[in-house]
Amino acid sequence: MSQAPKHFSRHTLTAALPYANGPVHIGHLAGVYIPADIYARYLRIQGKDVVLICGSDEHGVPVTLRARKEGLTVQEVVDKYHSLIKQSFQDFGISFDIYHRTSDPLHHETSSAMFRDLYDKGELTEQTSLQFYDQSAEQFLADRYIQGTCPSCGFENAYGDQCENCGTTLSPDELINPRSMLSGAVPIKKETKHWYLPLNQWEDRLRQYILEGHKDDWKPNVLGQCRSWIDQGLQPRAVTRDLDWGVKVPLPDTDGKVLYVWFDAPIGYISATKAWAAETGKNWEDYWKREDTQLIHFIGKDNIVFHCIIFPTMLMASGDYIWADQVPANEFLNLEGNKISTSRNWAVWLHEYLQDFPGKQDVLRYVLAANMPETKDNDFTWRDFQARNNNELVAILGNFVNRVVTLTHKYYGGKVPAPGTLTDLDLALVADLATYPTKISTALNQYRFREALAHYIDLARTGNKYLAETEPWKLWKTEPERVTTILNLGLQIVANLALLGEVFLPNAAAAMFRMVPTADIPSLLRWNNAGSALLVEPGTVLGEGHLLFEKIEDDVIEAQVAKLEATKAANNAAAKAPEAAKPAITFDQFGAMDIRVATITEAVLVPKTKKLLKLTLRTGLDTRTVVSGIAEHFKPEDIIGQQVCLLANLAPRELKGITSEGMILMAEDSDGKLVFVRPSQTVWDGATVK
Ligand code: B3M
Ligand code: ZN
Repeated sequence: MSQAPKHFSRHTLTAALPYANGPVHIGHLAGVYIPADIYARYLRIQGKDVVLICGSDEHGVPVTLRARKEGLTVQEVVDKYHSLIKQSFQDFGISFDIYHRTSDPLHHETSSAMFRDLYDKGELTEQTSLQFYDQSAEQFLADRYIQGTCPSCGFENAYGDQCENCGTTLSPDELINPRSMLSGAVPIKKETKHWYLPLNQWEDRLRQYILEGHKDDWKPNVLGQCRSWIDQGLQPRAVTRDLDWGVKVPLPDTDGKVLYVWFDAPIGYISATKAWAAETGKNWEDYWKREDTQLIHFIGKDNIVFHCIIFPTMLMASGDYIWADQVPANEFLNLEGNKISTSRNWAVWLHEYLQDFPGKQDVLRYVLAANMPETKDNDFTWRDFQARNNNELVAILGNFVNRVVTLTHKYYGGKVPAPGTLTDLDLALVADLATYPTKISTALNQYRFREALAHYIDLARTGNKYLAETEPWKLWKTEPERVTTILNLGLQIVANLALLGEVFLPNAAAAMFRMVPTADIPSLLRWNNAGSALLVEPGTVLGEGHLLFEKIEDDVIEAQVAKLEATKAANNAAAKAPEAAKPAITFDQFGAMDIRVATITEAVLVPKTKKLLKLTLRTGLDTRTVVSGIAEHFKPEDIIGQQVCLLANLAPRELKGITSEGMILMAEDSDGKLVFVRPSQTVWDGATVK
């Protein structure tokens, strides 16, 4: 990525709008909100014109499904989680200029107007197609209302829009054995009309914008995803859905149709900017329509296509908007080696963390920034949390600040001493101090937050080393005039740690500023003052010294680990509980299934997959191909010659370009391993199971 930032007059920073379908956890914070917050603070401290935008994403199937699960109305659910999420962000010092919500009338107005604008300009196409429909629930099954087997990895609970197991973006038609999330029923197909954004028409423009225009300054993970989307050929993308929760389609005769959540949500950034501008007397258009404004989207990797391809296309088609200049998307944070999961309660929830660690927001901010999944998925462990707190925040930063301030109280009644003549060692320290702001800003300009934070803690380490080398507590008796210089320089480092810490650790920074107040804090609080050894005037009266951080003991960490162990145990128990009984069927429905005994004659792994085997079966009726998601359970050579039971009249399905004709009956053992269901002794191929 390029070194020097381009020059912009103002900066519009957006942080992905979290779905209001649950509380926020450490993965959200590490992936999106901490980087967004650090970057916004970093720009503000340079005196830049910046707005940091966020809000709750209150539409879409994730929130309506959550409402069903909790037995609440959708409005109740979004109200509940909107306040909870907003509070968590506030508690952790995430410095949004506005935290808006997409159920706000201003957002409905703004997103309808954008749809209408694109429609009027002829930028949307209209198409009637067959879509899955649940007859008993009388509802179309958009996105997450439908589940089935993932065609890429064989995961059985993939959603109609995405497989959470392998991350592939899907459309409902690609699912194998689709079923309704509302009733469990096999859906029928029914005709319906929708509006599409013809991404295919924008392919050249997108190629230029991303693959040419940003080839040197976007992160490789972001460019890689964009390239693979564009190279596969872009398809028109439906921007409406048959649902009753969302922004109504602003066209006649469209009852029961709303804008697709991924159409309206990014427009939420614009609505939020409008709301903020109205409150602060700004002009929102300056932040979205001027070439000298830099637009940056902070997101997780699963949102890349929406922010780099679909939203920019909407903005291009509408005309006079700027497009993202940077999309520093992060990878995922895992928890103790496992993927964070809301449904399996495998997470550290921010509101629960604060109950267990009151006042320790900066510790979590620090640990998450230090482990930020910038280039690859990363792991959060409670042991690492403890080690970073005890060995870095307590032993390096807190210890240094406390020692300097306490010694100044002891020797000079808390008044900052004037320095004497500087020795070579002092001069080297002053020169070293001056290098930190550039080291930190070089890293931040490239969105390398971990590296920036490492430089920051290094400054405190440098301070500790200086104290250890000069030993002012010994010199106080022998050479008291040297001590004035040492403590003066020590306090200059504390003031710098406060100033630079404003970006990473806002609570600790405020506490350091209380200990080492300056005559004029607002004018001091500027990045270009950082690195100076003249930040604190001699004679300034210090506040009381205290420890910024406290040691976290083993038993506290063990309690957190035990809490996760309990979650794991509960999940395992739930996994082995039998599935709920299904509704009764008629004898005729049973009789309609043609189940046959067949023999596997060939088995090979489907190329470029991990889970799929291509099986050839001798069914007595014919020889046919079945693709089965069992490759992780069986070696091909072990199953050739084995008899199995086949649901032979299941409608054929395309899987990775292979037509699969039927399904093999399986059961799962208590460890989750699949086993074949078959006759207790060999019978003739083609025997009917009845
Ligand atoms: N709510 C998806 C997510 O939380 C979505 C982001 C919207 S940003 C415009 O992953
Ligand atoms: Zn998958």
